[in-house]
Amino acid sequence: MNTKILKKCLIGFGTIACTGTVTPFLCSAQNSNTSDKDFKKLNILFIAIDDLRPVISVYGDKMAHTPNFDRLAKYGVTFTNNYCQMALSGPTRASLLTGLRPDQIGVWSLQGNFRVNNPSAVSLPEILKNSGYETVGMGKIYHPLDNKKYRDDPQSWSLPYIKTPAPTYMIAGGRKATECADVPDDAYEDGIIAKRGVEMLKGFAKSDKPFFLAIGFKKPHAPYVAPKKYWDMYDRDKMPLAEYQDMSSDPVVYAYHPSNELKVYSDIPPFHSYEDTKHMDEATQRRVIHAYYACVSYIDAQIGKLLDALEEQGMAQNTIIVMWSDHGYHLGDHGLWNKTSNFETSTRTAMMICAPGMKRNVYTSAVSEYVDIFPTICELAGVKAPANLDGKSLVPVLKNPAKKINKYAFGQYNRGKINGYSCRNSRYRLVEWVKDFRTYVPFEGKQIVGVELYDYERDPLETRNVAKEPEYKKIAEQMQKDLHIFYQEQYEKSKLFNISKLFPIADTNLDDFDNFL
Ligand SMILES: [Ca+2]
Repeated sequence: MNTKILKKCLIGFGTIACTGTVTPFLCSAQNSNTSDKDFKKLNILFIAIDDLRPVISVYGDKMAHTPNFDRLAKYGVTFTNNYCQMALSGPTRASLLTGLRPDQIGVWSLQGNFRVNNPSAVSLPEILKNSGYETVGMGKIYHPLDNKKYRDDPQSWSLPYIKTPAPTYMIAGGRKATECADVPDDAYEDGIIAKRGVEMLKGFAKSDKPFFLAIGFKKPHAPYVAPKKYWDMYDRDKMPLAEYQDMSSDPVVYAYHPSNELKVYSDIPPFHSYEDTKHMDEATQRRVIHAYYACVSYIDAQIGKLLDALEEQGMAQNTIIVMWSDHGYHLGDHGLWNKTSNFETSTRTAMMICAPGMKRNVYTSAVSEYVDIFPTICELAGVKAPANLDGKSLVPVLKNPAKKINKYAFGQYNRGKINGYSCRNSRYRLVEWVKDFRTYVPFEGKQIVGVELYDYERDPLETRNVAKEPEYKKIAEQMQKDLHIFYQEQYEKSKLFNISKLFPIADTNLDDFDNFL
């Protein structure tokens, strides 16, 4: 089947009816009847999920009803210590998709565009496209506002980006944070995305070209709307509230925020500061958490449809599946909602990588970060990765889950001109808050305005900032030293990209968050 016919089949919404002589999709390395000339690269199903923290039963959440995430976990390796680079859609997605940290691509907000700010960056789908893959995206892959001019980043895709419009709400009544409507899955956009994804998989099954299919689900991002049947899976009275809803001891105030994203909804009590948010009434907290879990189960069901299609089409054995959530999420912990922080719940994510020939149905506690995905997929796909990527291939971990390849996952989040840089190892996280500094300029120690250190073995809820406690002095010093080495490495690397000329620190374009609390 030639590419022209395939495109015709794949583009038409709901009308995939390929005709003519087609080659059944059976040519994998595992197929003993496959001749060399039929050898086909592995397909890649790339599933992005918006604002999902790992409230998934295989991650140990006893409340979650997520049978399909659990099913996916059986295909491959579940990463329990994976972290995003920056807990906001635009930066984390741009970073993951270029394999470069936010400071290297000049993307720290929803508006940044790596094509403009670092034209030498290459996206993961783009390099796969240039290596012979059919690449197509739907739903939320890049953050839409990333690309006002270059919406959907056409350079990434060999087929036109697939649009899946749908109303946000089923029930009239304004802009609410939660909605429980007795409607089918495809009343909302994620159901439509899953349906289109299944159609694409069926179309690709008839192709002789390997595919990279990127499917970006939009829930559990606010507003938390999901069909009623997913709400019915939970008893609201039993939904646990965040156990610790306060600042840590010896707090660094820059670490907190007033949850601005939640307060835009009409069914959330008005609040104007961190202190207001912290005291949000229990009934509202419970309703939001219930709705969030319902959204997660809704997405779980959509993933089940994709897995069904992969199995039905005989592609499960020659398709790499990478499932990732763009960042974590606060559900009242620390008195915070949404994301945009350096805390554990905001930065720790769900990630599963399933690949033929690699380990199946196992967990790894190896520390990993999202810049690792790019080189991992390149290695699995047999595609040469660009030079100067920030991450490391996780293939050694996929072969041996006990293997450790990263000492730290590095992250960042800023409050106006103050940047919080974080390094997280298997036990501790250190966050250093630095004024007028980004890693593409030389670091001067006098700019430090606050340090946090958390010991997750003793204090998983980050109730104590132990940075100044004598018992932790050596650990804090060592981690700060390591963080400063990281700054220097990033600075040296940034010289290749000239980001500092685009964003001079003196004219910082950072938003003014002076009243962020
Ligand atoms: Ca997001």
